[in-house]
Parts: sequence; structure tokens; C-alpha cells
Amino acid sequence: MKDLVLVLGDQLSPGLPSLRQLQPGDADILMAEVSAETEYVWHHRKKIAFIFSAMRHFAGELREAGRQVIYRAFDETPPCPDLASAVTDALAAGDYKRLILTEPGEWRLREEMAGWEERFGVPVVILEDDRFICSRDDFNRWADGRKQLRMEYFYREMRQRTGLLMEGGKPAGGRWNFDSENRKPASGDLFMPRPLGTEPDAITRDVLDLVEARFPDGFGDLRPFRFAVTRADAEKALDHFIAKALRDFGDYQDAMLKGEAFLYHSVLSAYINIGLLDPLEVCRRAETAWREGKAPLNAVEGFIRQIIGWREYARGIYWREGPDYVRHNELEATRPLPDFYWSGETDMACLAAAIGQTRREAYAHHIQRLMVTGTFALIAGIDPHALHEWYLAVYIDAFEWVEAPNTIGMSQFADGGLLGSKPYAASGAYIDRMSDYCAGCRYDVKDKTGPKSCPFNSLYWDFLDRNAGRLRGNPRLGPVYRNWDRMDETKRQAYRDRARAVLNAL
Ligand code: FAD
Ligand code: DLZ
Ligand code: SF4
Repeated sequence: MKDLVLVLGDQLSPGLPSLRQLQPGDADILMAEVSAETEYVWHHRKKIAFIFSAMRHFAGELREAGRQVIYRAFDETPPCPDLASAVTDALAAGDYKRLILTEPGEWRLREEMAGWEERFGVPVVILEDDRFICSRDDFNRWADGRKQLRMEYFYREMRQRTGLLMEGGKPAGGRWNFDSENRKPASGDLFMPRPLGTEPDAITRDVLDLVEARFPDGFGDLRPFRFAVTRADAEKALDHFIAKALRDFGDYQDAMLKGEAFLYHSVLSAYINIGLLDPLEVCRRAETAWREGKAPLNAVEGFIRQIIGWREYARGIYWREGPDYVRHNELEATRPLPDFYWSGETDMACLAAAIGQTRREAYAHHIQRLMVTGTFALIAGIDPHALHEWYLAVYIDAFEWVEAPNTIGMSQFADGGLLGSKPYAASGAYIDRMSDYCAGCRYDVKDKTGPKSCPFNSLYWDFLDRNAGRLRGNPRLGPVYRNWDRMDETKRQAYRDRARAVLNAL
């Protein structure tokens, strides 16, 4: 009797634990495009196409390597509603001794799968996903007993563990972190590199037609579709980033420019998250570029920190905090998500730019997510769970294990400060410093409380005022509250009134 191995849409790695020990004759591999996975949030249509096409290409590669693959396509009749139905059908059609899978990346599926052995009546073996540098147990060992889980300390341990940018046990360049050098605003440049696009092949073109027909009302533009869907093409995109953009990644990491969706970012997150690229390998490539003098240390350290630091840390937090983490709402924010988060139709130029490119590209870079859509939701008091579902829906790289800690924790402070020492609240001055959005905006970023004043300005103070009971004691906010206290009451009331008007207009 053979084993049945279920491989999910974000597990497209030949070295996956459930695939690597098995001989071709010992197992059938099951992959299924199912409506439940396309519907648990309203995914961007590019994301659905990306996952389906990458799954189909991966199934093809497995077959070429001599594996037996049972592939359930979305458009077959009858369609397959969910992963459990795909398993039920496969078990009914064959004679299998066990069901084997690599753990899924979400509590939702993990909790469902815990009941599968009983449901299917066969032994179910769930293997740990070891495509990460830090296992869940190792993260818990690091976190246990610490009062604060600061990413910076976790990151230093990951540097030591991987040896990345280490010289004789010390950090290269004598410092662990070069972030202070990474905050330059950018200016438009005709020669700015663009991420390497991949022309859709016949498989992708079929998938695009399928998604167009079956998700006519889905979010976001489906075409043009330029994402890589195979390991080979994702590696080309990595080569291109290392050669063309990495050297400026650090300097302009926090910059935002109208009409430039990608700047010097890698646009590799989706490939890493579904298993087309290995995170450690990506970091080693960046380190080699530095050792060969092709990219400066501030860029390479910044890039590596995002991957072995933030990415691993987010995953550790997600599994440690449990399934209710996404429901945290420390600041008791309850305002519904404004419709313009979906339509992009707002006269705030920064939000229109970030959301417009999100609709077109299924991509926004970190500072757009954190300091534009994230900060606005925070200071406007938007329900963090609604915002979490939005981030999970609209980005090509969105998977809950990485999205939720970034949204609930880092961006919205809804976990009460587990990830960040203070909320990422800011007035319009931050966006004005780091972007060229304000120049073309109907609002005036320098105006604090007038009818044309930038909404971020009044919402910022109103947020601090509304949440003073919870935030005043935060040592990093002490100076800010002292400024608020020093303002005369007429000015404070003008901020409150303008904020009310902005919120009522949402
Ligand atoms: P680059 O800027 O080129 O960074 C290099 C790599 O570092 C990325 O590919 C990614 O793998 C990793 N990385 C960078 N920042 C982070 C971070 N904060 N957390 C984890 N990994 C990071 N990232 C996701 O992969 N999926 C998500 O669903 C997601 N949701 C987010 C939601 C919010 C509210 C915020 C503030 C951030 C979110 N991020 C998410 C993190 C980050 O914004 C994206 O990883 C990054 O923008 C992807 O673009 P890139 O590949 O060009 O990244
Ligand atoms: C995101 C996604 C989508 C849209 N569709 C599928 C699918 O049809 N079949 C599948 O196996 N996986 C899909 N995925 C990825 C899963 O949602 C992902 O594996 C879980 O969210 C766990 O990370
Ligand atoms: Fe955004 Fe305010 Fe600048 Fe307009 S003025 S782009 S709303 S920060």
C-alpha cells in the first residue's frame, strides 16, 4: 500500500519534508485547487492566478521527476469544494496506508486537520515545516521568560546561528544594524530598476482565463500578469534584484514615489512564501554580493534582517500567540473599514496611490503598508480584524502566519505592544518627508486643523487623545504627550473638531 501526500498551494518546494523522504513508487501526491481556499478571504485575482499556476507548474515538475500526482483542477466537474473533500475522494479511489502532509501555515487549517485522522479513518502524519530558519520550538525557547520579545535580539541570534554577515563571531562592519543609514527619500529616476517580469506561458494563460471567468467580481486587476510561477523564473527574478536593485535597497528602503510601485524592493516575498525560493539561499546570495563588492553593507544587512529577522520572528509570534491572536483589539477600535480601501477612491493622494497600486499589482512595499494604509487605519480607529482581513486579501504574498503579526501587532498595536514598543502613529509630516505624494494632494500637509488640512494631522493628535488612558504611560510616548499637554485648550479642541469632521466624512 502507498501513502497519500497532500501538498498545499504554498508548499511548492521539492525539499518539502513530506516529499523528500519518499521514493516515487511509495506515494501518490495530491494537489487540489479548491473554492474554500479561494474564499476564506476575498483574494486578489492575481493571487489566485499565481497560486493556481504555480501549483500546476509544480505538479508538472513532480510528474517529470517520476512522481504520481493526482491533480484536482478548479474547473473540473464536479468541482472540489475544499481540501478535506479532495482527500476524501482520493482515499475512496485508492488504497492508502497513511495520509502525510507538511503542517499548513495557518491555525484555520491546522485546527481542521487535527480532526482528520478520526474523520478519514487512516493514520494522518503531519510533519513540521522546516523551510524556516527557526523552528517553532526554538522560537519558544528564545521567547520563554523574556518580558519583551524584541525583534532586534532575536535577529542577532539568527545572525549567529546562520553565520550571515559574521566575521570572527562579530557582526560585519562592527554593528548589527545599519537602519539609521536607510532612511533617504528617493527622487524619480529614469533608470530605476523594475522587477523582472515573466511572460505568461500556456499554463498561466489558461489559468488567467479561468480566473477571469470564475472570479468576475474578484478584487484587483488580473492582467497584466508578470509574476514568476516556477522556481527557475523566481531565481531569475532574484538574480535580477541582486544585480540591479540590491545596492540601493538600503538607502531607499523607506521611500515612496508616485508612479513607482517597487522602487528598490525585491518583490520576492510571494516566491519565498510559497516555496519557490529558499529564504536562506536568498540571504546567502545577498551576502555574496556584499563580499564581492557589488552591494554595500547597509543594503545587504537591511535586506537580510527583513528575512532572517522580521520574517522568522513574525512566524514565531504567530504560532506562539495562538488562534485568537487575530482577534486582539487592545485599543478597542471598532470603526468599519472605509470602502475606499477596496476601491482606492479617496482624495488623500497617499492612500489613493498605495491602494491603487495594490489593486493593479497585488503589491505595496513595506512602508506603504505600515505608514500609509496601516497608520491611517490606526489613527482613524479602524477595527483591526477588518483590516487584517483586508491585508490578507489584497497582497500576492499574504499568508496569515506573516500577515497577522505585521497587522495586528506591528501596525495596529492591537496586541498591546508585543511586537512594537510604541504604535506606528504619525502625522502627515512623515509621509511628506518620505514621499512625493503630498505635492499632488488636495489636502495641505502643513495645515493642522483647517478645512483643507491633511487628515493625518488631526487624526494623529485625536488618536493620542482618545487613547491617552492606555498610551500615556508608554515611555516612548512621554515627550509626545508632554507636547499635547503644553498646547492650549483651544488648539487641542481644534484638532478634535477637525478629526471628528474627517471621521464623519469617511
Ligand atoms: P523587500 O522590501 O524586498 O524585503 C525583502 C524580504 O524580506 C521580503 O521579500 C520578505 O520576505 C521579508 N520581509 C520584509 N519585511 C518583512 C516583515 N515586516 N515581515 C516579514 N517579512 C518581511 N509580508 C508578507 O510576506 N506577507 C504578508 O502578508 C505581509 N503582510 C504585511 C502587512 C502589514 C500591515 C505590514 C506592515 C507588512 C506586511 N508584510 C507582509 C511585510 C512586508 O511588507 C512584505 O514582506 C514586503 O513588502 C514584501 O515586498 P518585497 O518582497 O519587495 O520586500
Ligand atoms: C491561497 C491559496 C489559494 C487561493 N488556493 C489554494 C488552493 O486552491 N489549494 C491549495 O492547496 N492552497 C491554496 N492556497 C494556499 C492555502 O490557502 C494555504 O496553504 C493556507 O492558507 C496555509 O498557509
Ligand atoms: Fe497623504 Fe496628507 Fe500628504 Fe495628502 S497631504 S498625501 S493626505 S499625508
